[in-house]
Amino acid sequence: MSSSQPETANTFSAEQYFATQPPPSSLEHDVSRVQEFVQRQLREGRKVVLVTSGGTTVPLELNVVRFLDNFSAGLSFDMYMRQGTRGSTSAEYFLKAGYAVIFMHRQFSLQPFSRHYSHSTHPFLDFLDFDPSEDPSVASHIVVRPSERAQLVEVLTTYKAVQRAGTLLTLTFVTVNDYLWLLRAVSQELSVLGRSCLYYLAAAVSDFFLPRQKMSEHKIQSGKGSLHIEMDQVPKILKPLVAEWTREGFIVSFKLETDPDLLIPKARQALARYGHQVVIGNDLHRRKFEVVFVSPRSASSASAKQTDSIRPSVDGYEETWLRIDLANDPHKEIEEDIVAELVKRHSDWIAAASSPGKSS
Ligand code: PAZ
Repeated sequence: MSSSQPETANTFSAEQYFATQPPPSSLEHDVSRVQEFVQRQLREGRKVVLVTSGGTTVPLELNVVRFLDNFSAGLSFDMYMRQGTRGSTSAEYFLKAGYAVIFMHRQFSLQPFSRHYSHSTHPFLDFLDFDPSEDPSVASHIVVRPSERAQLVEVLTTYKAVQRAGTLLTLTFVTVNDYLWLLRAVSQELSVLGRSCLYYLAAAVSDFFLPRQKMSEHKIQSGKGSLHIEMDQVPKILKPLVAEWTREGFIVSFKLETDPDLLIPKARQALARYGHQVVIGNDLHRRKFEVVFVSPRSASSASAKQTDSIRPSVDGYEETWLRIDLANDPHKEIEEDIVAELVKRHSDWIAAASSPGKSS
């Protein structure tokens, strides 16, 4: 079997995937923006976090008319997840904590700062008014309603400060193919940052895809009864990310489940398989107020990812639950606590790596 053929009929390794699926046309341009951004953060001595956010699509045709997605015709692997609340909110808290942020998100999903004015939950037209001192038929000035001013001033002040400081870079993806190529390229660029880079992988990535070679060129026609599509499994990208592309980064992945009994076993399984630092588990219906951090018991020691031999046994993990009480504090965002916990773990991990007697 040639190395660019799938391992089994429906399973690609990452290497085979990248050898057979084409890169997005914007990749080179995105990479040069990342290089420039990283150089600036290196010069200015900032830690960097890559935040991925929102869901990926899976196109079914080369001239795409149909694709699998959240809110489309009900055929969906990543329902509810295009919004990107977790990622966009967390990005703001990372910026507040002094990190530079690469925000890699699904096109049109929520973004830091503008998320406060989402067209569905808080449409901006609803908080603008004509200047009451003018005749509305010839009005030339627009004012912000008094009830909205304080929040807008706060959001705008931070947004402008972040723009001036150059600490936020935004990249977009749509398909799972865009996402995989971009993630690989960005993480390779970030590897120069060594331990001061954190990876916060909150995007909801499709598990299955249709390889380009199997796609119909034109719109799939109806009229032939039911539609059968055999999809291939998306390669497990965390494996090369941890072992090859990032060298020393602090890697946090997310695990979403609907069966609460699966959350911790699946998180442990991911840690055992890939050897990264933290899996944050969340239940679909409780994710806004409860998450669990699962990590190897030795995660605060800098050696956690350094050798292939570290594959802790099941009882070598620890779980930390974070919960917020939305009934008493409806404006609290759980991402504030998630980010505070990660910032602490990241800096302990960096400190442990540079302290005498470290094991790696
Ligand atoms: O975007 P959102 O805030 O609505 O949802 C966030 C999330 C549930 C997609 C994220 O926290 C997550 O778990 N991402 C990984 C999903 C997965 O298991 O593939």
